[in-house]
Parts: sequence; structure tokens; C-alpha cells
Amino acid sequence: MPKQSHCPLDCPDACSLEVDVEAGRVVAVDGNSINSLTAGFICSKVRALPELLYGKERLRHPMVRVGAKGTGSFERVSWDEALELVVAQIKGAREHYGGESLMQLSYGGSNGLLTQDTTDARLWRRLGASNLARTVCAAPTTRAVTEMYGKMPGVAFQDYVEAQLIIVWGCNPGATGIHALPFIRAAQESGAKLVVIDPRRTKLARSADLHLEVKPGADVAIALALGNWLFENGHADEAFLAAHAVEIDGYRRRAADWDLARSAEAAGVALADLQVLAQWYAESSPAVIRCGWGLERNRNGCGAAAAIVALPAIAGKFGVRGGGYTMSNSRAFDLDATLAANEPVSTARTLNMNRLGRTLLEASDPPVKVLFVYNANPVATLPDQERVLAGLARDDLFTVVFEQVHNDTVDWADVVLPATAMLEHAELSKGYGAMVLQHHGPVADPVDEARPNYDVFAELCERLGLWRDDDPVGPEALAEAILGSSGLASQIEERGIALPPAGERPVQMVDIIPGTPDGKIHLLPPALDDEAGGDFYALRQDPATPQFPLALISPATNKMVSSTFGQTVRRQWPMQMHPDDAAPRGITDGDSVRVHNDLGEMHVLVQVTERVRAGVLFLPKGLWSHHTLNGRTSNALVPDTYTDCGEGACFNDARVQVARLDA
Ligand SMILES: Nc1nc2c(c(=O)[nH]1)N[C@H]1C(S)=C(S)[C@@H](COP(=O)(O)OP(=O)(O)OC[C@H]3O[C@@H](n4cnc5c(=O)[nH]c(N)nc54)[C@H](O)[C@@H]3O)O[C@H]1N2
Ligand SMILES: Nc1nc2c(c(=O)[nH]1)N[C@H]1C(S)=C(S)[C@@H](COP(=O)(O)OP(=O)(O)OC[C@H]3O[C@@H](n4cnc5c(=O)[nH]c(N)nc54)[C@H](O)[C@@H]3O)O[C@H]1N2
Ligand code: SF4
Ligand SMILES: [Mo]
Repeated sequence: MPKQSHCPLDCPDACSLEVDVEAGRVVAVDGNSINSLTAGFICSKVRALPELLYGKERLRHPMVRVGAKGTGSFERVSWDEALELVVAQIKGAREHYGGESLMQLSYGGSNGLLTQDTTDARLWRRLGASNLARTVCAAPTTRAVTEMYGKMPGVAFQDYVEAQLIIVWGCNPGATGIHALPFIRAAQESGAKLVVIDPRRTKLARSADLHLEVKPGADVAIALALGNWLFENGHADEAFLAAHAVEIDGYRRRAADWDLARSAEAAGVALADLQVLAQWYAESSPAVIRCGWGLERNRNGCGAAAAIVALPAIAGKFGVRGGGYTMSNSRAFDLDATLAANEPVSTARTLNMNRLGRTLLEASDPPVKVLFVYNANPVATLPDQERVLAGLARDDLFTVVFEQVHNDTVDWADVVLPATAMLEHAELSKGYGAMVLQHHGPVADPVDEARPNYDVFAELCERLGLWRDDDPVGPEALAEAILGSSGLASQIEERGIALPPAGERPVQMVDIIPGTPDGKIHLLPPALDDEAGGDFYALRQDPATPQFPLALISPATNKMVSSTFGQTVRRQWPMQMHPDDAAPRGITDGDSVRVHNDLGEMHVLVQVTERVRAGVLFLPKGLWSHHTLNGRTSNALVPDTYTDCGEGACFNDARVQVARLDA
């Protein structure tokens, strides 16, 4: 009998799973239909999960460093020895430098609610450790959507079949959320038009009725021009706006700077294409915009997301099934996972993960003395990789890496703790695309000595004398603390899954309304202007220079989830480059090239292809050092600058030069 579970990975789809287990080991994983969006199929990555669980890179025992930092040479120790060492280092740093000298670094490795912000948050808060600003993803889009709509959930993918027009904007569901695809295809078969706005000719873009190959970072110009055009041409829904929106005149004044011609020029797209898009959007209902995260990872990220999600309000696209927008649905459930921490947020300083390298090298009040990494792979995933590496190389820094597999970050650890992986521990997860909540116990045995996050952090609390009698402990008690009296636990018990109060297919502005304090849609939130230090809708200048003219972007691939599964891709990963950029540099397909800027350099193979627009290079996010010729990845060229609002990472603002390696 297959066992039921779900996928907690950082993916919108939150698949419900059926797992074949033999003698405590996972032998096969597939989807079932308990989550209706899963519809019985899953991605190839998770189908190959046994390779992650039982492959040679899996960490099986605690270890301490024996060689130089960065070399990844370790010797096996017991859990007791490893934890005592960690405890001694934490105590020592706290005594001499204060709690803020302790830095935790955790992110999306496990998107589940039990493996992050429960007993770990309890530990950090009670220690007075530096707080972490988790801004590496979704920070600018979340800022925009929270200010404008109070993070109202979006159109369910299942309802895309109802749409006459689907605009997929800065999102690549063919890789990053495959369960939306059947609904997009079904809509197309029923005559819906598909528009894709993306600097790359993705598979979806190639099947679209219209593809705008936008310059990276220029989306705000397109969205404001569309808004302006709707008003100017009598296609704004003034009655809807009067009833449900505020700051309309302010928005109009800002957007008035943008006509379609100026926007086409700024965004590097054809004016005729923009005119077609404007006309289609005005005419079609239901019309839905799938706004992704590709467009947020630059200096204009928050303004772009805001200008995009303003459009359905202006054009009056809400109120019908299949009409509106989809961004993140992570707030479909009103749950506070940190309740399980049983400890309020501390007043300690906050460190932004996007500047990890700078923080490790420059923070002085106090310096970071202990870095504790879990649910994250900072060497692979954070900006300014050279600085991150230099920081990790500090002799006076004690680094703990609590991980499932021997990745690039583990190489820099002083102590390595082996973590259980999905299916080996209990998990409670909500999708940020699929609007479902799932809860399962472990279905497979942990490998060797691997242990779940929730147990290890609880034990560290105890060893550090930070334990309280009323602390929930163990996965059941933690889940209970999070779910409280919401009624969700009994739903899960009865049906194997829970749906949010408004159901899994809410109609925007009918079943759900904006969660802003006044319940209105805010088209020009003053808080965003304040944070941006001026007009957050401004199109900031492209960071390209004559010396570094090419835009290196690093969106997701279908082979990995961020850096997760990187060990299973054993080949070199080629960087895509347009023929018009390759030819003048004497570069041909298959060449080895040097990609560089002031921050660093990366040596990679090249694939010359028209699948990226001219002026743009593509190498995916999350790559490991073994995927390139010199062990550096895109992040070695990514500045640690912040987005306009939200202090997000500007991964796609890397501007570089490329030359043949033998030149
Ligand atoms: N260049 C570039 N870089 C990017 C991006 C980009 O667009 N361009 N995008 C960014 C985005 S969107 C994101 S979300 C981040 C993700 O950045 P990260 O969160 O750092 O990366 P992940 O690969 O999701 O997860 C890291 C690790 O968590 C571990 N892990 C998983 N579950 C558990 C657990 O239960 N316990 C413990 N202890 N460990 C666990 C996994 O083994 C994995 O190695 O990367 C960002 N990096
Ligand atoms: N297989 C797989 N699935 C994943 C992930 C993964 O790594 N692999 N990561 C998960 C995570 S953490 C996240 S956050 C989501 C992200 O999922 P997506 O929203 O799809 O985000 P990205 O992959 O960063 O980029 C999406 C598209 O935006 C394009 N793009 C880049 N810059 C711009 C721009 O300035 N404007 C516009 N219009 N488009 C631009 C890219 O070319 C890319 O095709 O996916 C999740 N799902
Ligand atoms: S990574 Fe996404 S598509 Fe793959 S099984 Fe998990 S939730 Fe489903
Ligand atoms: Mo992400």
C-alpha cells in the first residue's frame, strides 16, 4: 500500500504524494489527486527523490572540520560531541560579544511550517541572536501586493480555463509550477489568447499568441503605459475604481508620463505589440495576469509588481471567475507558524540575508562570531558570492551547517549536522500557488543519524538552559500550536487536506476582498514612496555600462528547486547567449568563456541561441560549483544592492562582459 504525503519544497504547487516505501526506504514517489491541482502527476525532480535521499552526497552523521576551511574535509563525531561543541561556541560568543554575534541563516530549503520558525525561532529569540530579514525571494512583490491588496489571494490556476486572455508576466510555469500548464493549455484550446512577457523565449512563450521580449527590469514602463492607455481610451472601469480603490488620481498622474511609444522604447519591445496587448486586455473578460517573481529581482522589482497588479483594478477585471491576477497565495490561510516558537520576536538587530558576505566581513557592533545555516545553501544562492566566500573563510567565525546533502556551503562548516529530508520527518505545508494545507507524519526512516530540525533545535534549547515547561515539543504539539482552533486540523483528519475559508478557487472581489486596513485597493501606497525615497513607480536606469553591457539573468530551471537537487545534475551547465552578442566577440556554440564584472568572474560553457533576447545572458539560479569551469556561478557577478522597496535581491541586475576563455 503506498503511503500518503505531500511535497514541502519551495514550489507553488504543494503536490499531494503517494509514496512507495520498502523496509523504511522510499522506492518510488508519484502524485495523487487529494490536492486537486496535483491531478495525479508530479515533476521529474521529485519522482527522482530516492537519488537525493540515498545518493552519495547525503549527509549521514555529524562531523567536525579537520582540514582548512572550504576544503570540505571532516571527521565523524557523535551527536553529543557535535552539539556540545555548538553549545560551547554559542555560549562563548554570547558571553564575549552578546547575543547579536549569533547569526542564523535559513530560507526556502524546507517550505514547511514545522521545519522553520518553530523550535529554531524559539532558540534564536531566547538567545537574543540577530534577527534575519528573509528577503532573498518575494520581498519586493510581497511589499507591493501587501500595500495594494493586503495580500489578497489570487485566481486559482484551475480557473484559468475560464479566461479569454492569460498574460504570463515574468513567470515560467513550464519549469516553476507545472500544474498551471494544463489549465493554460485547456484555455488556449477553448480559444483564449496567451501573452508571455519575458526576456527569454521559453517554451510557453513560443506557444503564445504574443511574446513581449522585454528588457530585464523594464516591466514597470509597460505596466504603467497600459494603465495610462486604459484611462486615456475610456477602458478604465471608473465605477469599480470609485467603489473599491483609492489614490486613483495620484496613480493617473504618475502613469501619464508613459504612452505606449515611450514605453515600447524603454522596454525594448515593438510598439505594435504593445498596442495589440492593450487592445486585447481592454476587450477580453475574463482576463487573468499570472505575475511571477522573475520581474522582481532587479532595481525596479517592487514598482513593476505594483504597476502590474494595478491593471485588473483599472480595467475592471475582477468579480468574475478566471478574472484578476495571481501572485503568491501564501496568505490564503491565516496561520502564524511562529506561534509554535512560544517566544515573541526579540528586539535584537536585524541582518539582511542578501548582504551575508558584507555582514560577515564588515559587521562590527558586534561582529558575527557564530553563523548557523539550515534550510539554505548561501554559497549557491546569495548575491555577491565572492564576498560570501571571503566571509565564510574568516578564521574567527564558527560556522554550523545543518544540511541534508554535502553541498557547497557544507564545505565551509566547522560542524556539520545531518538533517532529515522530506518524507523522513513530519511536515505541515501550505502552497503558495495551490490553496491547500497538508499535514503528514514521516513515511520513511531517517537515513542513519539524520534528525529533524524541530528536534535538534529543541534539544539545543534544552542544552543551553533555555527550555520552558509550556514549550510545545514534538511535531504533533507544534502543529497543534500553529493550527490552534482554526478547525483546519479536523478538516485534514476528515479529508486528508484542508482548504482556506474562501475555498480553493475564490473569485477575487467576490469571495475575497483586499486585506488592507480599509478594505480598499491602493493604487499609490504612500508607504512605498517613503521606502523608495521618491516615486516607487519610477523606471530606474539600467545598471549596464559600456564596460559591462550585457544583462546576466538567472531564473529557475526545471532540473532543480533553487539549489536543491543540484547534486543530481552532474554535467556542466552552459550559459545561453544570443548570436548577435556572440558573433562580435568571436564566440561560437560550445566555447568556454569568461564572464566578468567588478565583483568577480565565472568560466562557463556557452550555448549560442535565440532563446534569449540580444543583450541578455541566461544561466540558471541555484547551480553548484561543479556546474561551471571555475566553480563560480551567476551569483559571483550579482551585486548585493537592494530592490526599490522590500530590500530584495537584485539577481537580474548583474551586468557583465563576456570573452572567449582562450582569447
Ligand atoms: N542568481 C540567483 N540566485 C537566486 C535566485 C535567482 O533568481 N538568481 N533566486 C533565489 C530564490 S527565488 C530563492 S527562494 C533562494 C533559495 O535559496 P536557499 O533557500 O538557500 O536554497 P534552497 O536550494 O531552496 O535550499 C537550501 C537547502 O535547504 C536544505 N534543506 C531542505 N530541507 C531541510 C530541512 O528540513 N532541514 C535542514 N536543516 N535543511 C533542509 C536543502 O538540502 C538545501 O540544500 O535562492 C535565491 N537565489
Ligand atoms: N523547477 C523549479 N521550480 C521552482 C523553482 C526552481 O528553482 N525550480 N523555484 C521556486 C521558487 S523559490 C520561486 S521564487 C518560483 C519562481 O518562479 P518564477 O516566477 O517562474 O521565477 P523565475 O524563474 O525567477 O523567473 C521567471 C521568468 O521571468 C523571466 N524574467 C527575468 N527577468 C525578468 C524581467 O525583468 N521581466 C520579466 N517580465 N521577466 C523576467 C525569466 O526569464 C523567467 O523565464 O519558482 C519556484 N518553483
Ligand atoms: S517540486 Fe513542485 S511540482 Fe514537484 S512535486 Fe513538489 S510541489 Fe509538485
Ligand atoms: Mo524563491
